[in-house]
This record gives sequence, structure tokens and C-alpha cells, in this order.
Amino acid sequence: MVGSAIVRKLKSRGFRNIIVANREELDLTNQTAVDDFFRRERPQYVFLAAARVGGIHANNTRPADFIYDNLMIEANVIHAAHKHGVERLLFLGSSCIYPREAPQPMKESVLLTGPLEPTNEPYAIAKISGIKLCESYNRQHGTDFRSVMPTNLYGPGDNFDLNASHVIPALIRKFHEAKVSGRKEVEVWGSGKPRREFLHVDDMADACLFVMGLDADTWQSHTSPMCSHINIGTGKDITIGELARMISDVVGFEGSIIQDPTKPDGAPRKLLDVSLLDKLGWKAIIGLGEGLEQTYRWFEENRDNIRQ
Ligand code: GFB
Repeated sequence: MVGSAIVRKLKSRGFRNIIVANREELDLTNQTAVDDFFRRERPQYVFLAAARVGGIHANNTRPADFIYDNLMIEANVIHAAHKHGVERLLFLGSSCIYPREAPQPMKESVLLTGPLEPTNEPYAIAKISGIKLCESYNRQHGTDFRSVMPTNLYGPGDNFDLNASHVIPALIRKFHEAKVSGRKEVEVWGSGKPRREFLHVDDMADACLFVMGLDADTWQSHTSPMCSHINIGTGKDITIGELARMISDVVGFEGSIIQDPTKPDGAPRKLLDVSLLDKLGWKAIIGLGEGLEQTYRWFEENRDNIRQ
């Protein structure tokens, strides 16, 4: 989802020489394949958006996949980027790197100050390792590897498989299918009380190009060698209960919403402090209502080809 959005954004800005590889063409967990790819293609700039990602259920039930795949992808790509002279690399992490009980909104500096949320600890540990890989290569080898930590993302290209997806695609699909089949109830996991911050993937892609484009002096004067990641979000959050009502309205479902308390809530809240990015001059522009409507239209138009 994010990789495709970054490619769309690069093309719209006039970049022509964009090198991409899908999963069939390049297995990023395979060190030799990654090394060969970098030797052959010689990229100048790298956006590392590829990752094993999923919602709360996938993270909670397949922890080995989430830690192994992400550690391998990061180690292989970051090492190859150094070895083959990449000028600048942008590593994409996640807001789940921060401690479960971190003061809200969460500043970049709260990293590694407390225990993580258990439902996605293995994924978070892998993403923290990615940040530390970038910092270590910068400190030892003088590379320019930067990290961005997005809040929960959504938008075109998302995964609508109910066992693997995040909350927004899951609820779009559930409400849509209930509306079409005339069902009276839709189940929403957990208590509905957790708060989440949501960013449209096109805003995320825009922020990635913005951070990648900052000159080295500006970047270095706003970060430090041991804290070289930056939050990307909107600075606003809502409860899952409120989100469910918004999606139900967008889809036009007229039945009732029921909570399933047997499913996990996950982190109570994870609102990012986006003041650093704000100071550098970037802000999200796509509001949640508008973004949900656009994503639902995309879902309806691409119903036969989506991941589900
Ligand atoms: O989006 P989500 O799976 O990710 O869940 P997390 C967010 C909240 O929505 C949780 C609730 O409180 C869920 O219980 N929820 C309600 C649902 N109904 C549903 C549903 O039908 N499907 C899903 N998936 N959730 C993930 C992490 O956590 O966030 C990853 O596991 C990653 O590591 C990602 O960081 C951004 O925000 O809880």
C-alpha cells in the first residue's frame, strides 16, 4: 500500500527512473538476492516501505512471521544500501515502537523508555531494530539513513483480509457486506474505547518525499545520532467506537453496531506528537471523513482485485 503510494507520488512529481520489484521478483528476506539486486540496479535513493504488516489479530497470532520477516528485510536492505553506496535511505517504522504507557502525544524521545504493547511486541522490536540499524550505519559509516514513524495508515491498496487487516479496511468490508446482504448487525472487535490516529497513505507518501528531500544539514540539526527518527501523523485521534460510526455512515449501513469483548483492544492510545515534522514544514491535508469516503469508493471500484 505505501510503496505504491510513494511510486504514484514520485511519478506525479516528474521522477522517471523509479526502480521497483514485487515479491515474486525479489525476496527481501534473501540476503544474496538483495545483494545481487543492489549490485545490478545501483539505486541512488531507497525508500524501505516493504515489511510484513498486519492488524492486531495477525500480529498477535503470527509473532514469529512478524519479527523474522521484518528483521531479515531491514538487515538485508540496510546493509546492501551501505555496501553499494546508496546516497540516502528512508526507513519506514510504526508508532507501535513506543512504550504502551507512554505520555500522550508521544514524542520521538520516548523510544525505549518502557515496556511495549504485548499484542505487537515482536513487530515493534523489529521496527526498533530498523531504526537502530540506520543509526548504527550512520555513526560507523557516515551514511545518510533516516527513519519515519507513521501512525496507523489506511487508503487505496490496503489489505481487506479480515484475519490480517487493520481496523479501517476490516470495517469497510464488514459494513459493506452487511449492507449488501441485508444483515442487521456488524461486529466490532474489543471495547470500542481504544483511541487511534489515522493517516491517509497519500499524505504518508507526501511526507516520505518531504523527509527524503530535506538537505543533510536541516535533517541533522533537527535529529541526533542516537535519535534519528521522526513521527508522521495528523496529531488527532478518535475512539474505535467513533470510527465505526463514521465508517457505517460512509458505507450507508443502517443496522446496529455491536462490540465483541472477546477480541483484544491492544494499546489504549497511541497519538503521535508531530511537532518536529510541523516545525520542519509538513502537515497532513486529507481529513479522515474525506479519506474514508475516497477509500470506500476505491474498495467498490476494485472489489474484484483487492487483497481479501
Ligand atoms: O487496526 P488494528 O488491527 O491495529 O486495531 P492496532 C485497532 C483497534 O481496532 C483495536 C479494533 O482496538 C481493535 O480491537 N478493531 C475493531 C478491529 N474491529 C476490528 C476489526 O474488525 N479488525 C481489526 N483489525 N481491528 C496494529 C499493530 O495495532 O497497528 C501493528 O498490531 C501496527 O503492529 C499497526 O503497528 C499500525 O493499532 O491495534
